[in-house]
Amino acid sequence: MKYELYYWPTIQGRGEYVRLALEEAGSSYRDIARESGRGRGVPALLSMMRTRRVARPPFAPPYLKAGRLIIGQTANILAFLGPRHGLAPREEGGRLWVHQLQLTLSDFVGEIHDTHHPISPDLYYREQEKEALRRTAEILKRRAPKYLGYFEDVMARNGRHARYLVGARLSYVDLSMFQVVAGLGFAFPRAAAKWTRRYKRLYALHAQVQERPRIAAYLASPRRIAFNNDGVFRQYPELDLAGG
Ligand SMILES: N[C@@H](CCC(=O)N[C@@H](CS)C(=O)NCC(=O)O)C(=O)O
Repeated sequence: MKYELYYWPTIQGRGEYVRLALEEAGSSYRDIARESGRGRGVPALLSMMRTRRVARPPFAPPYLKAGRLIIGQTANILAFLGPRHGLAPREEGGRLWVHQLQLTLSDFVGEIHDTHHPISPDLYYREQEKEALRRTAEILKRRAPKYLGYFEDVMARNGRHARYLVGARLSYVDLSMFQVVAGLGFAFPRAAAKWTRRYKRLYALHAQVQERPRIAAYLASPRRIAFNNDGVFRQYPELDLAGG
């Protein structure tokens, strides 16, 4: 099946979790908002959410068009792709566990987004900088270590398969974890330097994922958008310093 991904064209954002899964699967997909012409680009992305012709419109990007299905919510898209492309366990318990971890990672990503937009995503960072400093201090001191410690422990409990979060094979949540670790390193290099030593399994996972042939090829390609200060992970040195 040829997929159509709809996501903002200039950022990795939440679309990146879907891109990584599609790339690892070797799927053929189009990143519609990054193309130009009729039925493409940002107008196409917006129109699918607004048109009365779509009975089940997504609230926000990313969303994926797969045949007649239009699927929104990052974790939901991954729950759809995972079993189809060998990126999730076959049995129900394992599938639910990967989905649960992905939802927990989505919560973490939401909190990371709050570091620079604690009041509203519709205001500029500079309009909420004071609150951002306070929120980031909390997140870097308590929330990020709580999430990272949880995921490190999940890997440890995976026993002899502790190379992955779930079971003996890579799943889509490993790819998402890779992206979160990479993003934290971009946004908070100071804080992340400490985390590298403390969460050894997560950092080993990150190193391992970036060397997988399809992921390495993707990361080196123009399809991978570089981190920048419009995405979820943003580099504001004053926020990194707020972590103490
Ligand atoms: N929970 C959703 C969040 C989607 C979301 O927040 N999308 C952002 C871009 S990363 C957006 O464009 N939001 C528009 C809005 O919230 O108004 C998911 O994980 O997909």
